[in-house]
Amino acid sequence: MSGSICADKSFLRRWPLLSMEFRVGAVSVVVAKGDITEVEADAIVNAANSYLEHGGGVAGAIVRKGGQVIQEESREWVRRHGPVPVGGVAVTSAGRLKARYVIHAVGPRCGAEPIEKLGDAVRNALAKAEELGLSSIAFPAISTGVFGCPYEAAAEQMARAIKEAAPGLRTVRRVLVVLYGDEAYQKFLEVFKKIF
Ligand code: AR6
Repeated sequence: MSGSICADKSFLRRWPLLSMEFRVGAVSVVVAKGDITEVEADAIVNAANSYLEHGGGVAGAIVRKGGQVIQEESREWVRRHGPVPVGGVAVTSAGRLKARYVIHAVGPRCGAEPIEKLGDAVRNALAKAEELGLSSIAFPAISTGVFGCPYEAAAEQMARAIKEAAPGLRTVRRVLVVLYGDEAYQKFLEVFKKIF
């Protein structure tokens, strides 16, 4: 697997950012620096808690930019199905965002829950995207903010889960991992280069 500087116009349109592409067969995996609320993809993934109460971090940013409809649909989802388990996912619309869906993924709280649950969250988000017939999905660095996981450990979980799932994907062709800030981007890139 080789990495190359990528300027994927359809995916990263109007996005003057740093990115690197890795390929697994027909699937393109792009590690990029930027703001996930600006991404054009069929689905963006939210780093959520089990109650889908989107207060701070990337969740707060998604609701601020996408609109309260995302929070309202999230509450409705929890009313119907109960809390989302750690490693699990739920889906809502994406309001005003440039995405069709938000897939809310619950990562582990590091120190309290096994980091392997982060791999489950990624696998479940990819499976949900396939179930919805989507072709592109963008992930943030789940669990690396409020939930306290180190970038390296989180990146390893995400990279392994994406690499292992990629050959089995039928509709998903583009997976974007969007890092907020230099440190997260550099650390994720290092790990993805090693694993891909
Ligand atoms: N685009 C991309 N990444 C972002 C953005 C953005 N706009 N904003 C922040 N990040 P966090 P968690 C990065 O805390 O650790 C919330 O309160 C951020 O720098 O959002 O899974 C939820 O409601 C960090 O690297 O998610 C939950 O209660 C990463 O996104 C809880 O936090 C994840 O940080 C979930 O905690």
